[in-house]
Amino acid sequence: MPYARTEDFLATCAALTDHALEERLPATEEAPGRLHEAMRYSVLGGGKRIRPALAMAAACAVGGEPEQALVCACAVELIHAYSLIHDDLPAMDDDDLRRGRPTTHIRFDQATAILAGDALQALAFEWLAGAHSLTADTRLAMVQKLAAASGTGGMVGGQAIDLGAVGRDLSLEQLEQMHRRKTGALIEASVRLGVLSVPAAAGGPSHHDSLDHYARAIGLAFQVQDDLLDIEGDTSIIGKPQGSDAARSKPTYPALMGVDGARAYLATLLEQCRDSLSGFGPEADALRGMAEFVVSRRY
Ligand code: GRG
Repeated sequence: MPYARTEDFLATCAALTDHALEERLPATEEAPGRLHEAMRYSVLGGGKRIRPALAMAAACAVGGEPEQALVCACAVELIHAYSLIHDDLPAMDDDDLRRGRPTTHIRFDQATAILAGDALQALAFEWLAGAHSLTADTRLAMVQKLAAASGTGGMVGGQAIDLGAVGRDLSLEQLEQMHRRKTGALIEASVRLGVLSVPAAAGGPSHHDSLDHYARAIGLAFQVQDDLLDIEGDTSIIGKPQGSDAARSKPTYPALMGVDGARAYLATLLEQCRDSLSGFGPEADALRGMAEFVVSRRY
């Protein structure tokens, strides 16, 4: 990896993604200006850009360059931003703070927040379908994968299970199924779209299976660390109220396994990420670094 540290890789990916998003999102000067302002506020207001970096790292792992994955990096980030806007609404998690700033419905209003989320979701697919530097087959495969990861078999279905589980006991297996859909599916799609971005991707199907295994493990690891941060994090660093899972009686990994159990599980998932990349050389170092980052992040 030509990057000395994962933080440098992440910063490069974030800068590329931010620049492209800034340029491509509809301008506030264009009507309907308030809707566009809300879309830009939600997408451009910070965020670690983990999913774009994973797409770019996956492209590198199969012999490509980060820039090749730029359009899918932007598309997954739009889906992510839409999910956060809707998740923060009063009908869902009813949060006032996100990324250290007022949530979209607080800064604007609920109707504008709902529409901004809807428009961002549609725009993600418009950008993928219109990425003419890729073949039509590749674009179709990307649209299909991202749609599946976003819909009832993925994020939206996981969110429905999550909302239905508040105040109820879930088994560890049920919790895992919920997170595989709610947050894991979009992370898995980010990796897969990154691979699809490289036309002559190196390695055969077994390489691609290994990357799917990596994506599943890092998707769960992301959630376990998110649950731990809700207990151990600092509101001013994590950018949202600490302790909100417990306050809402949400089922979490630490609630089911204890904090030490959740930490041990996190270490196992990191090991799974490393093992799944054992057949790769230095070209997968960015993916290795991203796994380390996800399990040790403080925000
Ligand atoms: C409302 C359709 C719909 C779906 C919501 C993913 C999701 C489903 C809701 C997000 C709620 C949440 C906070 C889940 C915990 C994991 C998570 C997605 C955290 C935020 O992701 P980061 O840490 O955020 O990548 P940044 O701000 O860095 O982009």
